Amino acid sequence: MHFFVVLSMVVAMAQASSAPPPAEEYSCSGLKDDRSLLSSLLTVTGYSDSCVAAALDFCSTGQEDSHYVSLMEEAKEVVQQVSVAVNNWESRPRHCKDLLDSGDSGSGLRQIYPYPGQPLHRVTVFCDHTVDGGGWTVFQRRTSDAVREDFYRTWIEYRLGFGDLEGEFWLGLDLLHQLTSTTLQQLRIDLHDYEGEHRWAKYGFFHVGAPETKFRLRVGSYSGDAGDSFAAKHNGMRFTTHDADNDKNRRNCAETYRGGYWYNTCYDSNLNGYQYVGDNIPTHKGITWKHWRGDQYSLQGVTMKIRPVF
Ligand SMILES: [Ca+2]
Repeated sequence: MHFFVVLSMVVAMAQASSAPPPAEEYSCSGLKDDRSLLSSLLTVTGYSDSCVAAALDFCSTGQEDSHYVSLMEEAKEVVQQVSVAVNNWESRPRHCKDLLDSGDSGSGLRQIYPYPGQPLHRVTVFCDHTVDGGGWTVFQRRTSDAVREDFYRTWIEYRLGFGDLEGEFWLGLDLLHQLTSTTLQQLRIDLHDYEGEHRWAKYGFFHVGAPETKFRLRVGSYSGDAGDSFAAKHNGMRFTTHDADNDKNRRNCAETYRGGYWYNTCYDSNLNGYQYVGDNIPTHKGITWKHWRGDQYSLQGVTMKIRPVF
Protein backbone atom coordinates (compact mmCIF):
# COMPACT_ATOMS: atom_id res chain seq x y z
CA MET A 1 0.00 0.00 0.00
CA HIS A 2 2.88 2.33 0.85
CA PHE A 3 4.16 1.88 -2.64
CA PHE A 4 1.02 3.36 -4.14
CA VAL A 5 1.22 6.39 -1.88
CA VAL A 6 4.68 7.11 -3.24
CA LEU A 7 3.56 6.32 -6.75
CA SER A 8 0.64 8.70 -6.37
CA MET A 9 2.93 11.45 -5.16
CA VAL A 10 5.21 10.97 -8.12
CA VAL A 11 2.23 11.14 -10.45
CA ALA A 12 0.97 14.26 -8.73
CA MET A 13 4.37 15.91 -8.94
CA ALA A 14 4.71 14.92 -12.57
CA GLN A 15 1.43 16.67 -13.25
CA ALA A 16 2.93 19.71 -11.49
CA SER A 17 -0.28 21.69 -11.33
CA SER A 18 -1.56 23.68 -8.39
CA ALA A 19 -5.22 22.98 -9.21
CA PRO A 20 -6.61 19.47 -8.67
CA PRO A 21 -6.78 17.54 -11.92
CA PRO A 22 -10.12 16.12 -13.07
CA ALA A 23 -11.04 12.82 -11.43
CA GLU A 24 -10.56 10.80 -14.58
CA GLU A 25 -6.85 11.75 -14.58
CA TYR A 26 -6.35 9.82 -11.38
CA SER A 27 -6.08 6.80 -13.60
CA CYS A 28 -2.54 5.65 -14.02
CA SER A 29 -3.02 5.13 -17.71
CA GLY A 30 -0.98 8.27 -18.31
CA LEU A 31 2.02 6.59 -16.79
CA LYS A 32 2.66 4.42 -19.82
CA ASP A 33 4.40 7.22 -21.70
CA ASP A 34 6.63 8.14 -18.75
CA ARG A 35 7.35 4.64 -17.68
CA SER A 36 11.15 4.93 -17.75
CA LEU A 37 11.13 8.22 -15.82
CA LEU A 38 8.80 6.89 -13.15
CA SER A 39 10.73 3.68 -12.95
CA SER A 40 13.91 5.65 -12.24
CA LEU A 41 12.23 7.86 -9.66
CA LEU A 42 10.73 4.95 -7.78
CA THR A 43 13.95 2.97 -7.86
CA VAL A 44 15.76 5.97 -6.38
CA THR A 45 13.07 6.09 -3.68
CA GLY A 46 14.19 2.65 -2.58
CA TYR A 47 11.91 0.16 -4.32
CA SER A 48 13.36 -2.84 -6.06
CA ASP A 49 13.38 -3.05 -9.84
CA SER A 50 10.95 -5.98 -9.79
CA CYS A 51 8.54 -4.17 -7.47
CA VAL A 52 8.54 -1.09 -9.70
CA ALA A 53 8.05 -3.17 -12.81
CA ALA A 54 5.10 -5.03 -11.26
CA ALA A 55 3.42 -1.81 -10.18
CA LEU A 56 3.79 -0.21 -13.59
CA ASP A 57 2.37 -3.36 -15.16
CA PHE A 58 -0.60 -3.00 -12.82
CA CYS A 59 -1.09 0.54 -14.02
CA SER A 60 -0.82 -0.44 -17.66
CA THR A 61 -3.83 -2.76 -17.27
CA GLY A 62 -5.94 0.31 -16.51
CA GLN A 63 -7.37 -1.05 -13.28
CA GLU A 64 -9.06 1.41 -10.96
CA ASP A 65 -10.44 1.34 -7.47
CA SER A 66 -11.85 3.95 -5.13
CA HIS A 67 -9.11 3.37 -2.58
CA TYR A 68 -6.51 4.40 -5.12
CA VAL A 69 -8.40 7.66 -5.73
CA SER A 70 -8.46 8.48 -2.00
CA LEU A 71 -4.74 7.77 -1.76
CA MET A 72 -4.26 10.15 -4.64
CA GLU A 73 -6.16 12.90 -2.82
CA GLU A 74 -4.08 12.31 0.29
CA ALA A 75 -0.83 12.37 -1.64
CA LYS A 76 -1.86 15.52 -3.45
CA GLU A 77 -2.43 17.29 -0.15
CA VAL A 78 1.01 16.27 1.06
CA VAL A 79 2.62 17.48 -2.15
CA GLN A 80 0.87 20.83 -1.84
CA GLN A 81 2.10 21.19 1.75
CA VAL A 82 5.62 20.40 0.60
CA SER A 83 5.25 22.94 -2.19
CA VAL A 84 4.25 25.67 0.27
CA ALA A 85 7.20 24.79 2.51
CA VAL A 86 9.59 24.94 -0.45
CA ASN A 87 8.21 28.31 -1.54
CA ASN A 88 8.62 29.65 1.99
CA TRP A 89 12.17 28.37 2.11
CA GLU A 90 13.05 29.88 -1.26
CA SER A 91 11.78 33.27 -0.10
CA ARG A 92 14.02 33.28 2.97
CA PRO A 93 16.55 36.11 2.78
CA ARG A 94 20.22 35.14 2.47
CA HIS A 95 21.42 38.69 3.09
CA CYS A 96 20.13 42.27 3.29
CA LYS A 97 19.87 42.62 -0.49
CA ASP A 98 17.28 39.81 -0.57
CA LEU A 99 15.26 41.72 2.03
CA LEU A 100 15.44 44.94 0.03
CA ASP A 101 14.39 43.11 -3.15
CA SER A 102 11.40 41.63 -1.33
CA GLY A 103 10.22 45.12 -0.30
CA ASP A 104 11.75 45.48 3.16
CA SER A 105 13.56 48.81 2.75
CA GLY A 106 13.83 49.62 6.44
CA SER A 107 17.33 49.77 7.89
CA GLY A 108 18.06 48.04 11.17
CA LEU A 109 18.26 44.57 12.69
CA ARG A 110 17.02 41.73 10.50
CA GLN A 111 17.27 37.96 10.43
CA ILE A 112 18.85 36.21 7.47
CA TYR A 113 19.57 32.58 6.50
CA PRO A 114 23.06 32.57 5.02
CA TYR A 115 23.78 28.83 5.23
CA PRO A 116 22.31 26.94 2.22
CA GLY A 117 22.89 23.54 3.83
CA GLN A 118 21.40 24.56 7.18
CA PRO A 119 17.85 25.83 6.54
CA LEU A 120 17.12 26.52 10.21
CA HIS A 121 20.36 28.39 10.90
CA ARG A 122 19.44 32.05 11.04
CA VAL A 123 21.55 34.96 12.18
CA THR A 124 20.80 38.56 13.07
CA VAL A 125 22.53 41.29 11.08
CA PHE A 126 22.22 45.05 10.61
CA CYS A 127 20.90 46.09 7.19
CA ASP A 128 21.71 49.51 5.73
CA HIS A 129 19.39 50.68 2.96
CA THR A 130 20.26 54.36 3.26
CA VAL A 131 23.59 54.44 1.40
CA ASP A 132 24.33 53.96 -2.31
CA GLY A 133 21.05 52.24 -3.21
CA GLY A 134 20.85 50.12 -0.04
CA GLY A 135 20.94 46.35 0.29
CA TRP A 136 24.09 46.43 2.44
CA THR A 137 24.85 43.90 5.17
CA VAL A 138 27.01 45.75 7.71
CA PHE A 139 29.86 43.72 9.22
CA GLN A 140 31.84 46.37 11.12
CA ARG A 141 30.99 49.70 12.70
CA ARG A 142 32.96 52.23 14.74
CA THR A 143 31.22 55.26 16.23
CA SER A 144 31.97 57.93 18.77
CA ASP A 145 28.96 56.99 20.90
CA ALA A 146 29.34 57.06 24.66
CA VAL A 147 29.51 53.27 24.85
CA ARG A 148 32.67 52.16 23.08
CA GLU A 149 33.57 48.60 22.18
CA ASP A 150 37.01 47.15 22.75
CA PHE A 151 38.42 46.00 19.39
CA TYR A 152 41.69 44.71 20.84
CA ARG A 153 40.39 41.14 20.81
CA THR A 154 41.53 37.55 20.51
CA TRP A 155 41.45 35.29 17.46
CA ILE A 156 38.35 33.43 18.63
CA GLU A 157 36.54 36.69 19.33
CA TYR A 158 37.27 37.95 15.82
CA ARG A 159 36.06 34.62 14.42
CA LEU A 160 32.77 34.65 16.30
CA GLY A 161 32.13 38.40 16.38
CA PHE A 162 31.53 40.83 19.23
CA GLY A 163 29.82 44.08 20.20
CA ASP A 164 26.37 45.59 19.73
CA LEU A 165 24.86 45.34 16.24
CA GLU A 166 23.19 48.71 16.73
CA GLY A 167 26.37 50.31 18.04
CA GLU A 168 29.99 49.26 17.61
CA PHE A 169 30.59 45.69 16.49
CA TRP A 170 32.48 43.13 14.43
CA LEU A 171 30.18 40.56 12.83
CA GLY A 172 32.68 37.72 12.82
CA LEU A 173 35.09 36.13 10.35
CA ASP A 174 33.25 32.80 10.15
CA LEU A 175 30.04 34.48 9.02
CA LEU A 176 31.95 36.86 6.76
CA HIS A 177 33.56 33.88 5.06
CA GLN A 178 30.12 32.32 4.58
CA LEU A 179 28.49 35.48 3.23
CA THR A 180 31.30 36.15 0.76
CA SER A 181 31.58 32.52 -0.39
CA THR A 182 27.99 31.85 -1.41
CA THR A 183 27.58 35.07 -3.41
CA LEU A 184 30.07 37.37 -5.13
CA GLN A 185 30.13 40.46 -2.91
CA GLN A 186 31.25 44.04 -3.24
CA LEU A 187 32.54 46.03 -0.28
CA ARG A 188 31.81 49.60 0.77
CA ILE A 189 33.69 51.46 3.48
CA ASP A 190 32.40 54.81 4.82
CA LEU A 191 34.68 57.03 6.88
CA HIS A 192 33.91 60.07 9.05
CA ASP A 193 36.39 62.40 10.73
CA TYR A 194 35.93 64.68 13.74
CA GLU A 195 35.59 67.72 11.48
CA GLY A 196 32.32 66.47 9.97
CA GLU A 197 33.85 65.31 6.68
CA HIS A 198 32.93 62.04 4.99
CA ARG A 199 34.75 59.86 2.46
CA TRP A 200 34.03 56.46 0.97
CA ALA A 201 35.80 53.60 -0.73
CA LYS A 202 34.14 50.85 -2.72
CA TYR A 203 35.62 47.60 -3.98
CA GLY A 204 34.13 45.62 -6.85
CA PHE A 205 34.87 42.27 -5.21
CA PHE A 206 35.51 41.14 -1.67
CA HIS A 207 36.08 37.64 -0.37
CA VAL A 208 37.18 36.28 2.98
CA GLY A 209 38.77 32.84 2.87
CA ALA A 210 38.10 29.80 5.02
CA PRO A 211 39.54 29.38 8.53
CA GLU A 212 42.32 27.16 7.13
CA THR A 213 43.59 30.14 5.08
CA LYS A 214 43.47 32.33 8.20
CA PHE A 215 40.57 34.14 6.54
CA ARG A 216 42.72 35.35 3.66
CA LEU A 217 41.46 38.59 2.10
CA ARG A 218 40.68 38.92 -1.61
CA VAL A 219 39.68 42.47 -2.52
CA GLY A 220 40.07 44.78 -5.51
CA SER A 221 38.53 47.10 -8.12
CA TYR A 222 38.61 50.33 -6.10
CA SER A 223 36.39 53.36 -6.62
CA GLY A 224 35.54 56.26 -4.31
CA ASP A 225 36.96 59.51 -2.92
CA ALA A 226 38.88 58.23 0.11
CA GLY A 227 41.82 56.77 -1.81
CA ASP A 228 42.69 53.10 -1.74
CA SER A 229 44.09 52.25 1.66
CA PHE A 230 42.77 48.71 1.61
CA ALA A 231 43.27 46.60 -1.55
CA ALA A 232 46.72 47.83 -2.57
CA LYS A 233 48.28 46.98 0.77
CA HIS A 234 46.00 44.33 2.26
CA ASN A 235 44.81 42.14 -0.63
CA GLY A 236 46.04 38.58 -0.15
CA MET A 237 46.79 39.05 3.53
CA ARG A 238 45.73 36.71 6.31
CA PHE A 239 43.97 37.92 9.45
CA THR A 240 46.06 38.69 12.52
CA THR A 241 45.11 39.24 16.14
CA HIS A 242 47.36 39.82 19.13
CA ASP A 243 47.26 36.10 19.90
CA ALA A 244 47.50 34.85 16.29
CA ASP A 245 50.32 36.34 14.24
CA ASN A 246 49.71 35.73 10.52
CA ASP A 247 51.15 38.99 9.18
CA LYS A 248 54.37 39.71 7.27
CA ASN A 249 56.08 41.74 9.94
CA ARG A 250 58.61 40.05 12.18
CA ARG A 251 56.62 41.44 15.08
CA ASN A 252 52.85 41.11 15.59
CA CYS A 253 51.08 44.04 13.88
CA ALA A 254 47.87 43.52 15.86
CA GLU A 255 49.79 43.83 19.08
CA THR A 256 51.80 46.82 17.87
CA TYR A 257 48.80 48.74 16.47
CA ARG A 258 46.10 47.59 18.87
CA GLY A 259 43.68 45.97 16.44
CA GLY A 260 42.76 42.83 14.55
CA TYR A 261 43.09 43.09 10.77
CA TRP A 262 44.43 41.72 7.51
CA TYR A 263 47.83 43.24 8.32
CA ASN A 264 50.64 43.13 5.80
CA THR A 265 53.97 44.43 7.09
CA CYS A 266 51.74 46.36 8.74
CA TYR A 267 49.08 48.65 7.21
CA ASP A 268 47.59 51.37 5.01
CA SER A 269 44.39 51.27 7.06
CA ASN A 270 43.73 50.16 10.61
CA LEU A 271 39.94 50.24 10.89
CA ASN A 272 39.86 48.06 14.01
CA GLY A 273 42.45 50.18 15.81
CA TYR A 274 42.06 51.93 19.14
CA GLN A 275 39.53 54.79 19.32
CA TYR A 276 41.85 57.67 19.95
CA VAL A 277 40.35 61.05 19.06
CA GLY A 278 41.59 62.82 15.92
CA ASP A 279 45.23 63.80 15.98
CA ASN A 280 45.81 62.70 19.54
CA ILE A 281 47.08 59.25 18.76
CA PRO A 282 50.33 57.65 19.78
CA THR A 283 52.35 55.97 17.03
CA HIS A 284 49.74 55.03 14.44
CA LYS A 285 47.53 52.97 16.73
CA GLY A 286 44.22 54.67 15.96
CA ILE A 287 41.37 54.03 13.53
CA THR A 288 43.26 55.14 10.47
CA TRP A 289 42.98 55.46 6.68
CA LYS A 290 46.31 56.54 5.28
CA HIS A 291 45.16 57.97 1.93
CA TRP A 292 42.67 60.37 3.47
CA ARG A 293 43.60 61.63 6.95
CA GLY A 294 46.92 59.82 7.21
CA ASP A 295 48.07 57.21 9.67
CA GLN A 296 48.35 59.55 12.62
CA TYR A 297 44.70 60.65 12.63
CA SER A 298 42.12 58.45 14.35
CA LEU A 299 38.69 58.62 12.65
CA GLN A 300 35.41 59.25 14.40
CA GLY A 301 33.31 56.73 12.49
CA VAL A 302 33.67 53.77 10.14
CA THR A 303 31.31 51.23 8.61
CA MET A 304 32.25 48.23 6.48
CA LYS A 305 29.45 46.56 4.56
CA ILE A 306 28.84 44.12 1.73
CA ARG A 307 26.27 43.68 -1.02
CA PRO A 308 26.02 41.04 -3.76
CA VAL A 309 27.46 42.17 -7.09
CA PHE A 310 24.55 40.60 -9.00
CA1 LIG B 1 54.42 38.82 12.44
